[in-house]
Amino acid sequence: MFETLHPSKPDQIMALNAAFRADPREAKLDLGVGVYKDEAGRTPILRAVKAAERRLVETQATKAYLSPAGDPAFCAAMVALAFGADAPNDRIAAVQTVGGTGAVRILCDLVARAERGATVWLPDPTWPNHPAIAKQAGLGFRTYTYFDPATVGVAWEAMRAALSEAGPGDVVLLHGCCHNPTGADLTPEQWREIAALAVDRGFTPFLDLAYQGFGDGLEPDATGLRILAAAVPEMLVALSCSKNFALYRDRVGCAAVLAAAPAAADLAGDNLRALARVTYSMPADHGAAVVSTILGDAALREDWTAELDAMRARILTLRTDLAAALRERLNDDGFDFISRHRGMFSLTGLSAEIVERMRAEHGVYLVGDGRMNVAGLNAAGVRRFADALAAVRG
Ligand code: PLP
Ligand code: TYF
Repeated sequence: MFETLHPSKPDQIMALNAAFRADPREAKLDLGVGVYKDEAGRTPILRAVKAAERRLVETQATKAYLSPAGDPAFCAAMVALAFGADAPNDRIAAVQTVGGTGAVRILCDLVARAERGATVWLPDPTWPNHPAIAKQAGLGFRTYTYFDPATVGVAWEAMRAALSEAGPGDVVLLHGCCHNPTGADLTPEQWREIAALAVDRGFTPFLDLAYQGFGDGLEPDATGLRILAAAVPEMLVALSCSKNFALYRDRVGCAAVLAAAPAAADLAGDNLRALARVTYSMPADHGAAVVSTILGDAALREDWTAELDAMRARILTLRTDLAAALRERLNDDGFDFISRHRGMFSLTGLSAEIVERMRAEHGVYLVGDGRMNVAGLNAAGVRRFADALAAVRG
């Protein structure tokens, strides 16, 4: 039967990661996949995570099954982290998921159950898994213009015009902060306008918040989510602990639904649990147990926050250092936008040809669309990048 299968399109970002690892050159620089690296080029396990893991080894009394919703303490802590202290908890249902990706998928599955034929509006550009997941879940998708290469910022007028066409039954996916791949984020004023549009037009916002704490801080990065949650009757939220807890391979995330009324939230929670059950029965416990241990303990939480603050501060320093290095090396202030962007990524505007020459001639790896992972740099990497770009630009 398998000979009837078609080969699948490789994941461009993961393929680039494999090519980087296979590159025998000593002097190479990985600015591809979205993984935070420290000055030594490592992606360390956070202190708070190690401490929580030690505590779990000592105190965890059973590995008996939990439930399709995962760990309720984890879900409650994640909802509080994202929605804040004023979360309308009686209207929210949440389940633990297999990373932020699992949250996006199960929420798309929920939309498909609730509204057969629903259309998901995706930003153009967006994370390549978004359209792939929507399609796999049986949803149609459309795109809205998000990015203006001329200003290297959000194409606000075009975005607003496109979303004015979305209506009831439509789902509009928005990156909560640290937009992937562009690095260009919405202002609080723009979030308020989107909230008003959602109420006016009747579409349902779907917030993908995969980088809370990597932009301007845990609280500021939830601004858009909280503005929407205070205004709209219904909303979908995908959360990830991959970056902010550096738990990438442990696959920790959370899917939350804000419903119009408590009874609808119960129904959404029931359906999320049913979807989890038919997909994998229940999520793996360990990573979520680590997160709920950290968030539930004042000292561990403080240490984690300090580690997250340090990662964010380092990315911001790399951004200003790289913009300064490019200004000096190229005698061109055309890359100053890098210091205005937020999160791990910036869409640089470098052409596919330049990106390819950076890789082939200098061992500097960017994604083909010109996205760079700023969090993959260090002081030497900033110099290397500036030198490589100066060389290929001639
Ligand atoms: N959403 C966006 C926009 C992402 O960039 C990512 C990847 O990091 C995710 C969701 C989900 O990541 P994960 O499944 O590793 O938690
Ligand atoms: O965009 C990135 O680099 C991260 C990591 O299939 C990632 O979001 C990339 C591709 C993928 C899963 C995660």
